[in-house]
Amino acid sequence: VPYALPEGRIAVMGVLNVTPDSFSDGGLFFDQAKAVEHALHMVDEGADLIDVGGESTRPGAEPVSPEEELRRVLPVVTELARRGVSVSIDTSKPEVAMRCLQAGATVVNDVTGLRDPAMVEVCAEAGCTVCVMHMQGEPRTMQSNPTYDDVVNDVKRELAEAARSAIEHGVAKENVWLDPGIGFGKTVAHNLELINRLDEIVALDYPVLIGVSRKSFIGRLLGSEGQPASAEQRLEGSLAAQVIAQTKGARVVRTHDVAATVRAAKLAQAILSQG
Ligand code: HH2
Repeated sequence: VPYALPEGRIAVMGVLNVTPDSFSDGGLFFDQAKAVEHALHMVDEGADLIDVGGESTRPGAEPVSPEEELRRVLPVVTELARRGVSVSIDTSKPEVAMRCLQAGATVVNDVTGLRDPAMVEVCAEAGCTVCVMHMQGEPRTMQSNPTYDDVVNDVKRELAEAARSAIEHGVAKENVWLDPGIGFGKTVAHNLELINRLDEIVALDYPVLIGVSRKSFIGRLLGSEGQPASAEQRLEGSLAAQVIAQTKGARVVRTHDVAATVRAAKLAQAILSQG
């Protein structure tokens, strides 16, 4: 089944990473219990859905096997779904997506934008919501030299093509979301232009998701003396970027800081609804 977007306001997606914490020695089960607890806390803060990820997509990150990824995320997805939490699964692996959908996830969030044809099949079969994100290159190397003719036109064209192909292969049009993929094969200037011209991607007439939370372009812009601002110093910048995206028509925002995001979005919505 698909995820139904709330009407009249932006939906808030809380980020939940289930990757073993190298600083704790409690083992995977301990990390998973903490992950469930953190997800429930985000729901209390107003998250509409929880994006569960078992593989880091950070620039330079090494890939993990489908078995390992499932071992990390499946127990967490199962427990959250059992408790009635809406779950998005952040994966580019069809077998991981399939098992998580069977366990009750309603959104597949694929940062490769459905590059694997088997992923399209899984999503079509399940009738889930699918978030098609734009990425130039692959995580290991994507930040080395991203180039576009016109970043917004190029991203827009590639997203439209991926959506069209998914629909041709059986995904329902109303189940498709698009995401410009802030930070995925983009320079600081590319990211800024994509946010400022997000309305052009919204004009494709799919719900648009935006992920700006704590991203490195914010660290770069707010840093000083060549040092990027730390993750803790990126909250206000994340909220500013999110509100611009909301103004341009974004329907979903992916965030690490749910309470602050909900408050900023509420205020922005009140202004946008007036007059
Ligand atoms: N960004 C990250 C991961 N998944 N999915 C979508 N749809 N859009 C995004 O912008 C997006 C995403 C990367 O975020 P990062 O800060 O590298 O890691 P995380 O948020 O997983 O902690």
